Amino acid sequence: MALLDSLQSLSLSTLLYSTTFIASLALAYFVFSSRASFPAKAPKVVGENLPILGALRFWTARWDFFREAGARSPSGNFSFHFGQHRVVGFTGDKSRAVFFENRTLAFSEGYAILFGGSPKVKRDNSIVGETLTETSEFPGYFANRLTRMLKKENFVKGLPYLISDVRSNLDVLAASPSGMTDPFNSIYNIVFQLTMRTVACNDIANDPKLLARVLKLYETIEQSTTAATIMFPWLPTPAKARRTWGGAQLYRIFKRIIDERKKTGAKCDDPLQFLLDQGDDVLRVITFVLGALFAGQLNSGINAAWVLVYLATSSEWLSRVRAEVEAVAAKYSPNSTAPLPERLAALPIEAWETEFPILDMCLKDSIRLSMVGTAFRLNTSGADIKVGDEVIPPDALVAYPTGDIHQNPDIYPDPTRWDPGRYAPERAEDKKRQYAWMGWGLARHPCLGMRFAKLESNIITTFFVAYFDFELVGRDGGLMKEPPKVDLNGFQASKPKKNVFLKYRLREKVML
Ligand code: HEM
Ligand SMILES: *[C@@H]1O[C@H](CO)[C@@H](O)[C@H](O)[C@H]1NC(C)=O
Ligand SMILES: *[C@@H]1O[C@H](CO)[C@@H](O)[C@H](O)[C@H]1NC(C)=O
Ligand SMILES: *[C@@H]1O[C@H](CO)[C@@H](O)[C@H](O)[C@H]1NC(C)=O
Ligand SMILES: CC(=O)N[C@H]1CO[C@H](CO)[C@@H](O)[C@@H]1O
Repeated sequence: MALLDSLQSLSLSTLLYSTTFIASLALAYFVFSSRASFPAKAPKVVGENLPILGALRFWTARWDFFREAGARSPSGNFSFHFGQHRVVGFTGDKSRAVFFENRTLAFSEGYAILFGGSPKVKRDNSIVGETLTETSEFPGYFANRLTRMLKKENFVKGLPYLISDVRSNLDVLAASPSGMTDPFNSIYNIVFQLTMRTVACNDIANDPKLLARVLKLYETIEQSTTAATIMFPWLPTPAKARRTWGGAQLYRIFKRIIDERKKTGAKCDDPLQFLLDQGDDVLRVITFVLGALFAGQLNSGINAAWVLVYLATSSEWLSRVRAEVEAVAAKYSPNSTAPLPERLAALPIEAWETEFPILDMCLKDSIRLSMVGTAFRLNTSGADIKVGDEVIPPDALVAYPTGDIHQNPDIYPDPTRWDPGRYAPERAEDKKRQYAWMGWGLARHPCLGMRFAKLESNIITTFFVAYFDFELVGRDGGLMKEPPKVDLNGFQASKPKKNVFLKYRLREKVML
């Protein structure tokens, strides 16, 4: 799972077999041979903790590793190294509460170490390095600006633009009466445009070519985190070079837009302008924008696609969603001879935010399934953190696997199945235990983008359902009755391993 920061797997074997890597490791072993060991009171160190490298399954099979190590430990907690880092793994209800509630476990610092994260911007225009994101006041600044951007009045103002972005993208699909589209491409791209408009800038959101280029750079950076870059952050690797290059390109693109605005005095009514008008310096503005794109895109883009994939394979939930959409249209836009998309375009923000409980349930179970991997924190207490009899050593990372709750069959029977009915009041599976669902964060770190993420997801799903009838097919066009399964050993929300497609027909009722 990745938030302000994201990461993607790169085959460990590629890395390990590279001779330069092994040579650097050997050198590193002599230079830095003192990786800190665990104090006696720390949770028991796992058996598979190798010298220098640590527990490799943290990278290659994370959920299997956590599940097995957690089950083997009497407390449910255990310790291991990953490269130079000390990590304490948590499982179980008590540990989860500590993880989300304890003030001494820091959020941003945890992610900054274990994920490559959004690119780091340096004063001298280069990227990467110990910079703004590592200073202790940046998270507060970031949260302040993001919260102000995502205020209701901005949603009211932005809604017509979000709707018009969604419709113009769907109109491209609707240009032919039927077709096939990979939602992890087409729907994901729509989310990127909406995210760009809501937390960054219109110049890019309005320019399809530039938008596509920025998305490519975003993906270059997202995919540049490797086992080696995390284990040994000081190692110069090709992945690190790609990341630096991608970050520098993004920096240049935003810098040019800012300089242009400053030069011509042109003002644009967008988030970038809001930051500039606050008097924030260029370094902060760009660091904010890149951080917000990284926080906002991945989960929203991947889940908006998954929801349609799940609906394509469930006639029951698709018809419930259709009924909900038609009921809301009837309530707020009663002219039933007007095409459904026109009527949806007239919905006020309140309707989008409160009138789609069925859609909320659909998104909720999609998030439960897609949010794999671990959440992270870092001890910043400067002293041992006591959890029962055991201690988390200072400077150790703490990792909590989402599967510990989201894949727990005692909480969610048949846990790999998408079933929005889990959240119906009479079942309320997510209320069975404290903190049994962590899809929007918990306790001290609620997701700051939740309202926006729900809004964009609702708009996309609703219009897609209004425009098209659709089913799920493979690349060859063959019908798929079941959705693909999520890779539970993944680190973050991802596309399915094999491409799937929505085969759609424009609904006659709404023929444009
Ligand atoms: C479906 C979409 C999304 C999901 C499932 C999601 C989920 C989460 C979760 C689980 C956390 C807490 C992580 C933890 O405790 O370790 C979180 C935090 C956060 N999210 Fe989201 N998120 C989504 C969309 C967004 C969007 C669109 C934005 C911004 C535009 C955003 C901004 C943030 C920020 C800034 C935090 C950190 C809060 C803090 O520092 O305490 N998220 N999100
Ligand atoms: C209802 O919508 C139809 C089609 O857009 C339009 O021709 C008609 O004038 C509308 N009726 C009212 C009462 O607005
Ligand atoms: C967090 O852990 C510290 C150290 O063990 C403890 O003193 C403190 O009471 C805990 N705080 C909370 C809110 O749980
Ligand atoms: C491990 O988990 C148990 C709950 O079963 C808790 O009481 C204990 O204090 C935890 N220890 C650590 C270090 O997390
Ligand atoms: C990031 C951070 O503040 N970590 C602390 C954890 O504990 C060590 C040892 O006491 C401190 O030096 C670190 O500052």
